[in-house]
Amino acid sequence: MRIFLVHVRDPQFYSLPAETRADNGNIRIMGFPPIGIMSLCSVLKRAGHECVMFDQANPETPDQVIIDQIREQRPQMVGLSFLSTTSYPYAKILARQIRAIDSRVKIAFGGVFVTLNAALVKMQCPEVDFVCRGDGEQLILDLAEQFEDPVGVAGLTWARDGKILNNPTRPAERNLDQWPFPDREGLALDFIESMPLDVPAVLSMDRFTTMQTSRGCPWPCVFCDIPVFNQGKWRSRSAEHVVAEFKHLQEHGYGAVYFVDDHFLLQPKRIEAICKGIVDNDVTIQWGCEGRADSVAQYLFPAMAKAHCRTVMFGIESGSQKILDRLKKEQTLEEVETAVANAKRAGIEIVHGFFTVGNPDETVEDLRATFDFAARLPLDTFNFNRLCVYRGTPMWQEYLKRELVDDARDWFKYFKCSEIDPTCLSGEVINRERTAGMRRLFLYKLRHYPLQTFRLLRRFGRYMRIRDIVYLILKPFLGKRSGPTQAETLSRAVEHLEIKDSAAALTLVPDHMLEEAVAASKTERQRLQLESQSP
Ligand code: B12
Ligand code: SF4
Repeated sequence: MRIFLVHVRDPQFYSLPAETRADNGNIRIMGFPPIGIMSLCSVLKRAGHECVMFDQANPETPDQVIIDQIREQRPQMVGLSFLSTTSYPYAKILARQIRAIDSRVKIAFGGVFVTLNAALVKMQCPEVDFVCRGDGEQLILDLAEQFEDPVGVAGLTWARDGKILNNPTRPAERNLDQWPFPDREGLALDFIESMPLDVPAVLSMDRFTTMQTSRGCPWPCVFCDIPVFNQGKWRSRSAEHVVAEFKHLQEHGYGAVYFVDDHFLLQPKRIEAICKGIVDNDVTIQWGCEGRADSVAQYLFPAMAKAHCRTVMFGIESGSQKILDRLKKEQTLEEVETAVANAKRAGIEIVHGFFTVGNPDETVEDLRATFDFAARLPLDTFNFNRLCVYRGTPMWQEYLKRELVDDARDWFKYFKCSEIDPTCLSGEVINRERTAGMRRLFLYKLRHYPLQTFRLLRRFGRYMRIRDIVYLILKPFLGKRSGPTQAETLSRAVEHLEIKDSAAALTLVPDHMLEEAVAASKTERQRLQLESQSP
């Protein structure tokens, strides 16, 4: 069977570096490769299917090329994969375009957002035949066999005689070693390693990719939908399988790998075996991972550093214990201090802290405590994002009960908590405090950790233009822009007070208006990129 897989991108989250070609002729993209479709592609090919992938980040395969290819090659099924709420409008418009030129092709949606909103997505997008919930590997194989009558395909939401059917949920697969490595060579793209943030901080120009060594996380943080997506389970690949993939990647010339695991630091024995395997096999790839600060595996930080782990990222969230408890983070400030200090002491080059601001019940004092805490920790990099609420999280449930969101009206949106929750500080206060806090933090870092700051800037300086580094540093001080552009509104689908409901309206407007908005978004992205590339 011939299947097309498309990774639907939100243009805010990748960019083309000025130098766009790698030595092998591939176009270079700064961002994360689409490991979801790459995983499905290798599974399908091994089973004898023909599979063609498209990544919307590729400037040579815009939507029109994908459409033309569908018209020409007539695949039996097209799978659209996207990560989150913010890409939904783009996926929806592409699905409509595909349906417009081919009435028979089966269209499938998959990924975290659709998993958590399957029936609603199916109802809102009649042109989509199948909404695929949860892990996709076995599901897509089963679907390829039974797509004419998918009644037996677990994890599928579809419609028969106008009635939405939710096939039984597929139990989370435990044996992840059975799947082949993702098909990374099936796209003519090379990726460049940047910080996984929406800032253009280039970490190395090595051939970069992502890897998934485990799935899920069993903690109860109220803002996170990973436990629901993974049925509350954590599952992992064996150390041998992970090391074999590292060797494979080294043979293919990769120099940097980031783990997209939700919590890599969960099982010490496995981490130890992975590190030993890397060293024993002379793998020299630099890698990075994310994990909880309360992990018992942190005695292995020295072994990880020896095995070329260069980056560890912690979800710290707040410098106020009250807020950590409110978010059900189940971690203490002391645990964070210990973990960051241990990682630095072990020689991990970049230790990153993810923080959230604009949390429920947060006061100005709590916010200040967060920036002071971040300053005191020997972190190399940090970011402070406004807390958002997504459907599928415990926080969304709480907001439903408090009547701050309405499932029927809001399910496909996400909100900055501060826009809808009266227990949060106002956006104005948060932005003011964030700017002041960042200023204090930078000055503190320069005074107390000058060497560390210099080393990091030197690393950026190796691969980034001075102008971009200056922008990166000054960004927090540049002040607030006048408001979201239409492109941002579409991309982020966030409700701002002054444009209440326009995000919702944008996803419901007729096709031609949606197309215009997408075109405007792309033009704006290109303009920003050209501006940043001009000397
Ligand atoms: C890496 C990552 C990123 C990277 C981008 C990665 C990329 N490829 O472009 C960056 C940093 C850019 C990013 C940005 C954002 N992210 Co993010 N991200 C992740 C993370 C950690 C891993 C994703 C991943 O690679 N998974 C591994 C692959 C193998 O899994 P997968 O893509 O889900 O695919 C599997 C299945 O879903 C299924 N499947 C997928 N597609 C299809 C299609 C078909 C047809 C079928 C059958 C099956 C199928 O099969 C695959 C194999 O089993 C996830 C957390 C997570 N565990 O998913 C969050 C996550 C997806 N991100 C999230 C969010 C909120 C965002 C942002 C909005 C953050 C922000 N506020 O700015 C942005 C928006 C990005 C966008 N819209 O493009 C949320 C989504 C919540 C939601 N309900 O919408 C998640 C779940 C994190 C969280 N805990 O909240 N992200
Ligand atoms: S520890 Fe991280 S991945 Fe796990 S539930 Fe909390 S935020 Fe989500």
